[in-house]
Amino acid sequence: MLLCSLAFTLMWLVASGLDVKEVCLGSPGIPGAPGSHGLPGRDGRDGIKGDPGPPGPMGPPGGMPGLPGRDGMTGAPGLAGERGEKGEPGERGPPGLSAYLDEELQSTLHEIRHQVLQFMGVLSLQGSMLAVGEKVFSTNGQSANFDAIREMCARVGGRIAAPRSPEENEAIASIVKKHNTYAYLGLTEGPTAGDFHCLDGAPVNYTSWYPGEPRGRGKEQCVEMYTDGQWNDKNCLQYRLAICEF
Ligand code: MAN
Ligand code: CA
Repeated sequence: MLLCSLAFTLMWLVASGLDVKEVCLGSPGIPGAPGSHGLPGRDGRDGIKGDPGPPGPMGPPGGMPGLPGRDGMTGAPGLAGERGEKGEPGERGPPGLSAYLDEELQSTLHEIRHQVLQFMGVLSLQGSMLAVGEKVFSTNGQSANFDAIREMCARVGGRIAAPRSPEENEAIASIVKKHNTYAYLGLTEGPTAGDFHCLDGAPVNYTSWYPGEPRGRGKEQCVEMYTDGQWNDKNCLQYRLAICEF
């Protein structure tokens, strides 16, 4: 055995004929300096195709026109068409129950009658409606010219109030008194001066002219009601209480 540390001892058996020797290896030396760069390698294979480039600048004028573009987006829907003609009547339905035997119908009618009475009671107590016979008179307390009152009443499903009897005239007069504001009535002068009629063209059978009226002689085509319930023909552009009938 030679003098070697055990860690680096390697038994190297060299067989040369019958001769066997024991060899001892030293510790590794410090690494040498890096070698110089090698020669450039060969070109790699072609890469994948790149993205298309940005559009080029516009060409000189006078070029050929391009192909037509694609269709645009769908436009907004058009206006509704005109109402079609009325169709043929349908087939006759099965025979119905007579109304007074139809329990469901009767209970619905009962309920509606009850609700209408409730509403009329509340509105009457609040002084916002005045029922006379078949008619109901009402005002919102606003004043406006004749055309504006007509529109106001039509918008809520009524007409400008027009008294057809002393009772109706009294009812309207009570509203005029309460608001202390003259009201326009639903009457206008026709082509003949002094000839007043209802807005639907019907003649007036009842009148309550103030003595000496109408004397506008075609220059006052509307009718106002004074606080005592009497009428005066008047131009249509004054501000008067809006009273409607339903
Ligand atoms: C004013 C107007 C007329 C009315 C007379 C009555 O001139 O209101 O409509 O006839 O007064 O004096
Ligand atoms: Ca007058």
